[in-house]
Amino acid sequence: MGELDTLTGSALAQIRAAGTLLELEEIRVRWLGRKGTLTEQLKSLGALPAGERPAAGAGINAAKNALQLAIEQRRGELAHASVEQQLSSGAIDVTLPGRGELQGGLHPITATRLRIEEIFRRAGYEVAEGPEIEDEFYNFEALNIPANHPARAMHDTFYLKDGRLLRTHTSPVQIRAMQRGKPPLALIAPGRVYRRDSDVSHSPMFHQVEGLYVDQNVSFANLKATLHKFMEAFFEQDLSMRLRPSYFPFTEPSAEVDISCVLCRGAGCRVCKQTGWLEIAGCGMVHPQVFKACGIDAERYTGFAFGAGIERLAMLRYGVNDLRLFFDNDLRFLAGFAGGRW
Ligand code: 2NM
Repeated sequence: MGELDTLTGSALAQIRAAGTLLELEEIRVRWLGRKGTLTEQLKSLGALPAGERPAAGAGINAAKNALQLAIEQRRGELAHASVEQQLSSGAIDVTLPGRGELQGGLHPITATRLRIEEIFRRAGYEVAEGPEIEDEFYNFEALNIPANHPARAMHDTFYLKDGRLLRTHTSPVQIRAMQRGKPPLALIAPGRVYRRDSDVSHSPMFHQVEGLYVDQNVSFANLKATLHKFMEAFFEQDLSMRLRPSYFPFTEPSAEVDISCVLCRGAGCRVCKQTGWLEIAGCGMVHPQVFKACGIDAERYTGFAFGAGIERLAMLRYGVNDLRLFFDNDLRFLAGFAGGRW
C-alpha cells in the first residue's frame, strides 16, 4: 500500500507537470495503458494471498480513478491554454469580418433571354428550341432563300465538311414548328446563331430571338402592336415605335423596327447617333412560299414573324457599350450583374 501511494504521487506529479497534450497522452499510456504501471499492479494481484486481494484491488482501482480524473482535468487546462495562447498571439482576430461567399449570378445574356421569354409567355407564346447544326433546307430553302440567292452570301455561313451548317438564325426552329403543328401557332425561338463575321460590333456567335404568330386573319397591325407592347415591357418605359420598309426573302411585306431611344427618350445622344431612334429588330408577314414549304395553307392563314439580337437588347437595357464584354467572361464585368434583377 505504501508503494502504491508513492507510485500514485509520482504519477500525479507528472500529470500536473505535463506541458502539452501529447506529453499528457504519453503519461496516460505509461500509467494506465495496457502495459502501464497500474495495470501491471492489478495483474500481480493473483500472487497475493486470497484474503488480501479485495483490499489491494480496491486500492489500485481507487488510484486508477484518481489518475484518470487528474488526466482529464489537465487535458482541459491544456486545451484551454492552447486556445488562449492562439488568441493572445493574434493568430485569430475574432473581430475581423468574415470573408463572405462570392455571389454567383446569371450571365446578362441569359438574364435577358429569360426576361424576353417571360414577357412572351405572359402573352401566350411558347418557347421553342432546336439544333444549332442545321441543313440547307431548314436554314435556307424553306425560308425562300434558294441556292445562289444573294441572301446566302449575306449570311456568311459556317459550313461543316458534310454540307451541314451552323444555323445563321433561329428561323429553322419555326419552320419545324409550322411543319409539326396546325395554326394557331404562337412561339418564340431564342438561341445561339453563327455568322462568319467578327469585329468590334460583330461576334461569330451571338444570340437571337425570333417570334412567329400564325392564325386566320393575323394582320400587320397585330405585328406592330405586339412588337410595340413587347418593347415597352422589355425596357419598362413608354416609347415610340416606327416601321421602315425593308426586304427579307422570308417575309412580305418586310420592315425594320425602330424604337425611340431608350437612353435619351428621343432627344438625341451618342447611342442613337443624335437621331433619337434605335434600330432594334426586323419583321414582316410570313411569305406564302415559306408557308408552302411547311405545308400550311397560305390561302387560309396569315402570320407575322420578327427577329432581334439579344446582345443588342441587353446592351441597351444594361447600358453596356461594348459587345465583346459579353464574351470575355471577365468577372469584374459579370459580377456587376450578380444577384441583380433581370
Ligand atoms: C427576322 C425578320 C423577319 C422570321 C421569319 C421566320 C419564319 F420562320 F417564320 F419564316 N422566322 N423569323 C423573321 C422575319 C426574322 O429577323 C430579323
